[in-house]
Order: sequence, then C-alpha cells, then structure tokens
Amino acid sequence: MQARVIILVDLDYFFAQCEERRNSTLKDKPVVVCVYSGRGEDSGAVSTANYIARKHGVKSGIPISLAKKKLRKKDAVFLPVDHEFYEEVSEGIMRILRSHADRFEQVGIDEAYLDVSQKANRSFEEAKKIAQKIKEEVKAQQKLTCSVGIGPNKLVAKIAADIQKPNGLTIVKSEQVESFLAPLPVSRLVGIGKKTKKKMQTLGIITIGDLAKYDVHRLTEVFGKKLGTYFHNASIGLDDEPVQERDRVESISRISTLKEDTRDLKVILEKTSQLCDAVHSKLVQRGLSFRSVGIVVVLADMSVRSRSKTFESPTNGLEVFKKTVRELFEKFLKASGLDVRRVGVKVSNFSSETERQKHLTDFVGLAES
Ligand code: DCP
Ligand code: CA
Ligand code: CA
Repeated sequence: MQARVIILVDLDYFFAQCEERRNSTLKDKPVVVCVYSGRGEDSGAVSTANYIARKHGVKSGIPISLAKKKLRKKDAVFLPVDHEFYEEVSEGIMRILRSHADRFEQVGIDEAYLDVSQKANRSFEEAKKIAQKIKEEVKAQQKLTCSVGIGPNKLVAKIAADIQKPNGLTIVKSEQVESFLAPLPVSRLVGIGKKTKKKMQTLGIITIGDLAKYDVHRLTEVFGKKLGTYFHNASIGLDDEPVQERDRVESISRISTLKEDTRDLKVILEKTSQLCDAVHSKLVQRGLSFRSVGIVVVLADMSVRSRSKTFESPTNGLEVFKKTVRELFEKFLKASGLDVRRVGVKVSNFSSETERQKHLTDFVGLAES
C-alpha cells in the first residue's frame, strides 16, 4: 500500500465547550455537564467538564456529588446534558471536516478520521496546513477548539491527537513513529485495558517501547496468535485500517412542534416540508438512498403515532419524499379525530454504493475462509 497521511480531529471538552459557546459567561468558571439519573438531586455522573474544572480533579464518569465536593466554593456551574444541541453543533463541524478529506470517517459525536493522502499530496507538511485550516474554520464558523493528530495511519493519528490537549496539533511522520510511541504506557493502545496492562506488567512490559522489543513469539504464546500479532504490530505503529465512511445510521429524522395544535393539512405540510428539506440535505451529504418514509405525530393529548411506507427500490428524491409524507398525513388525518401538536418525518432502509461494496467483500471473505 502506498504511504498514507491520516488526520484525527477531536473536539476539546466537547459538551462543556458547547455550553460555553452558547453562554460566554461560563468561560472563566468550572463547567460540569451532568447526566442526572433522576433519582435524587445530585444522583448521576459527570459527562464531561471544562479544563478549569478538570484542574480540580473533575472528569468524565465521576459521581456528580463528588464533583460538587471538589468544586465547593469555586463558583462552578453544573448543567444537564443537552444531546440535541451537541448533535447540531457536531453536524456543523463534521460538514467542515468532511470537506477537507479524500475519505472521511466519523467515529463519535466529537471526532473523525480524515484520509488526506491525495489532498496533501502525501506530504506531512501539506497535511499540517490542512489541519491548521480546519482549526481556523472550526473556530471561525463554530467557535470551538479541537485537537488534531497527524500520522501515517489511524492508530498513530489518534494517539498523536491525545498527546497535546486542548487546542493541540501534533504531527508524527512515518520515521518518527517508533520513537514517538516508545516512551508511552501500553494502555495508550486500543485494546489494552486494565487486565491486559497488568498481565503485560508481569512480563516486564510497561511502555510501548518495551512491547516493541518483546519477542513476538513469546507474545503470541501468552496472548494467542491473533492478539499477540496485533499487539506487536501496534507497538511499532503498524496499522492498515482504512478510513471508511460509516453507513450504520439506521434512519434520519426531524421533528418539530407546530405553532398551535391543528388538523389543517396545509399548515402541517408547510412544517413537514421544511423538515423534509433538512432530512434530505443530510441524506445527500451522506450519499444515501432510502426505501422507507415515515411520519411521527404527537397529538394534543401527547400520545404518539407513526405511519410509514416502503418502496420496492431505493430512491433519494426529495419530491417522492414529500409526496409520500403528504399521502401519509392525508390518510392519518382522515382516521384520527384529535388535533396535532408535533410532527416529524423520517427516512430509513438505506442503501449506498459503499454499502453494496461492503456486502460484496463480506461475501468474498466468507468464500475464502
Ligand atoms: N462523554 C460522556 N461520558 C464519558 C466520556 C465522554 O458523556 N465517560 C461525552 C462528553 C464528551 C464527549 O462524550 O464531551 C466526547 O468525549 P471525549 O472523550 O472526546 O472527551 P471531551 O471532548 O469531553 O474532552 P477532551 O478535551 O479530553 O477530548
Ligand atoms: Ca473530545
Ligand atoms: Ca472524542
């Protein structure tokens, strides 16, 4: 395989930074975003915290009550998670990132891999310029900072991005990979959790450098052929996992509340038409076609109803989408007596070019084994 240049972008203290963005008075205070369990006032866990709060030992996963103790008299702000808002911010940012990549793979709400081998002409210097441009655009358009790692593969890019946070930019060229990894603890590698780390410790393996020097045959004796080989390759920074668009989304939908409760088809379709536009643009962005169209209706008594229709073959047409939504609503209103409060539209049953190719390779893989 030809040498690659891979970028990983990870947004800094993402949920908390989103909160800072919509309320700038939070910026110089400890900010803690919380998942409240609903069982008592402070019951629940910390989702994330800004870097001021982290200085006091607050981090993802700790109990809210413990975070409150650590931040007593520190003028800290505790907020509940608002996923919908973070998704929206994430979408805007992913759109920027995608535009800079030959191939793009989002791996979570706040991070993505970009294969920029062609765009950067296989040069790490060029990739650095792309990374700086990305940071500038994300800052200018979305008011957020991120940390970026650049490496010859996903494994190295990910570790590079983690090394310097927040607002970091770390480049590890092919010839620097082994010396970059060597001093780091083995737990930096994907797949090495607490248990494996302990086991390696008993073998005298503490750093990734120790792992790289360890006899690979011994390693496969201890961990089995597959895992042992993976650990060895990872320790010297080898990884040929491609950057791959993920089409695992099952559906794309939008829902919205009407100005007032109504049974007027025209009013409803005005709203759903906007929702269809939004869903469709997301669809086109991801290069997907759908076979099913659905509507969701929340009635005045807050009960929820849904209806859907599935076609023989996939389409990505906006007109078909809107026409089907219209039919579904016409039918629905005829059958139901209550006013409508909220309306939603949805497409699902996706297919895409990459999806078909994936099925094909699965099949070929099966035939070989
Ligand atoms: N998250 C969560 N619970 C966790 C870990 C993460 O709810 N145990 C959420 C909140 C984070 C978001 O996922 O903002 C992204 O996770 P990251 O691990 O990337 O952490 P942050 O972006 O918060 O911080 P960092 O600056 O270290 O990337
Ligand atoms: Ca992050
Ligand atoms: Ca992340």
